[in-house]
Amino acid sequence: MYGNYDTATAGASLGENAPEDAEQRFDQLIAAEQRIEPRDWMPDAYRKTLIRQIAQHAHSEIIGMQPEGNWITRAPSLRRKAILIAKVQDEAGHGLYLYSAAETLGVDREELLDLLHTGRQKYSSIFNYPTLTWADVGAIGWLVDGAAIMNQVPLCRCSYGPYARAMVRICKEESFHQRQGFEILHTLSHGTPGQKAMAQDAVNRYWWPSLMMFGPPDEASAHSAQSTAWGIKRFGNDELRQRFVDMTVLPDADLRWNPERGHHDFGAIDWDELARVIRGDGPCNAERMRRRRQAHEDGAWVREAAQAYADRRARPDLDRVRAS
Ligand code: FAQ
Repeated sequence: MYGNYDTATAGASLGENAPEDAEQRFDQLIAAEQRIEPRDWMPDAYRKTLIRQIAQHAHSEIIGMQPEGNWITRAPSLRRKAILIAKVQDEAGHGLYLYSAAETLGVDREELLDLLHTGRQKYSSIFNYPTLTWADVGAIGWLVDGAAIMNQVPLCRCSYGPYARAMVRICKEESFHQRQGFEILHTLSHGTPGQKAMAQDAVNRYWWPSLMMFGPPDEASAHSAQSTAWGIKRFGNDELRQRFVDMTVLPDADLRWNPERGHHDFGAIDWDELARVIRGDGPCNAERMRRRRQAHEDGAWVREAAQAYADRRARPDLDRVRAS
């Protein structure tokens, strides 16, 4: 639907404003660091970029439920199981806020899910890696949620109001997630030699893919310049990645403090691997997509029941007819 979105109609929502006035007002709002709201006129490309990014983000949240959901039945204690269920449920909630934010741009959720299921929209590369041990749940919480927080806190100041507001709540919840991941790894790393080795192995496997979450290097980032000019992105991919490295400082053989840059230098990232995973050739892409499509089909009866209920609520007269 967004491809055909009628920008003339969107402009008309400003009432008597001619399109040039509307564009000027948009530019002024961006320059003044104020928020763009759904009824405001906005350039078609701004709308499309937001739909793309918010939808990819929403898809990542719901696909991200799979690698961790994989461990719900095998969590090592009832307490760990309860915490993990709550976390996975939070991710579904994040998906919901984000799909709702995307809908304010004139696209509906059904259409976005269809774009995901047919491979025309992406989700984060990180969720195409397997969760082989319980320690992976800790590594996801600490590293993946940690990287997500680094990337997403600036999005709370994004120029588009509904996205920025959704991100405030998401970031608060992500902080709990990161803490539970840290706590799992902390416990394992104070356990038996086998538990320590398991924690180290999980961190080793998730470290590089976590750095890839920030996206390609700036010079290869197609959208960064325009998204930054529009106040959607506040920092480049490399700057956020560097901040994450500086904060986490994991044993990478090439990691060195560089006093001139005031940052840690770190080892080379395998950009071919990121490109492969984004293209669909990661270790778990096919499985993630298969399970997502299956879950969607399995949920058809819920959507139908919800629709029937909503239709009935909209026609209270039908109940009266039947009762009489
Ligand atoms: N994976 O020009 P750029 C989470 C694509 S949520 C896949 O730099 P942009 C919470 C990019 O889409 C994790 N694709 O793009 C959680 C573009 O392709 P396109 C998700 C990637 O948008 C934890 C192309 O490459 N977070 O973890 C990736 O300016 C645990 C060129 O790239 C968000 O979505 C990648 N890693 O910057 C949940 C945050 N990187 O669209 C469950 C919001 C790049 O032209 C469990 N998004 N691409 O076909 C963003 O901040 C940005 O969209 C970036 C990419 C930084 C991800």
